[in-house]
Amino acid sequence: MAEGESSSGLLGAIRDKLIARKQAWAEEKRLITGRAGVREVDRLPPGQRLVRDWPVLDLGVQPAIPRERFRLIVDGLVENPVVLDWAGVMALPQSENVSDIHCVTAWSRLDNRWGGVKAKDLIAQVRPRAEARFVLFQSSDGYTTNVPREAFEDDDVMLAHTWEGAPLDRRHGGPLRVVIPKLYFWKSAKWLRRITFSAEDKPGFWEVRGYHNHGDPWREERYG
Ligand SMILES: Nc1nc2c(c(=O)[nH]1)N[C@H]1C(S)=C(S)[C@@H](COP(=O)(O)O)O[C@H]1N2
Ligand SMILES: [Mo]
Repeated sequence: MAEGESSSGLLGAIRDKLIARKQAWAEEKRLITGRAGVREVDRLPPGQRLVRDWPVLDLGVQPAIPRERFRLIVDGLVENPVVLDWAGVMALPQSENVSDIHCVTAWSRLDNRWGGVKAKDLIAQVRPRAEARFVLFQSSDGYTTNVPREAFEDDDVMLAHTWEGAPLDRRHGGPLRVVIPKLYFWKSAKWLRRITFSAEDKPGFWEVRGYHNHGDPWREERYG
């Protein structure tokens, strides 16, 4: 037997240990995500890392809004301004959409199944005027954020009251939050209270504090 092949001796002992560890990994299916066939790399914008939990970010208050006291105001440059109570929200067409979350603090969470009202179904109801080029969201905690009208009109934008089949948790903005998958998650207002269409853009809470006005994760528009 040649020297290097000996499984006695120091080298042999180390090699046996390495093999045993790999074998143990294989047995416990270590690193297997159960997501074979999904090319996650292509779904992660620059500088983002995947999380499997769901972090909570807020300004230190998580308002409690019972459904019977819920009101959503949709106003500004629209033909048909509305104030919707909870029944009014539920009377709009109900949809589902699966999308990814990209937070500016660098975590991304894939495949979130949202239930609620598509923004475009609400927009069809209120009929914004041609001059209404911007949208401002106001929330019950005082938070605001702004997007161009086209960003809000996108087919994947939701006013979500359901997440993975269950009512959206208060910590995550329930009873109703915005979800705009193509922009960083700070654009997705939680505890939604008011949607205002205007001719002028009005930077929101983080936008006046150094965040990018638009916030496209694929272009890494983190800071303005
Ligand atoms: N009303 C309100 N909406 C908000 C925020 C907030 O503080 N208040 N934070 C924003 C930010 S910075 C992020 S990353 C997401 C966090 O949503 P989550 O707590 O459900 O993960 O909500 C966004 N919407
Ligand atoms: Mo964020």
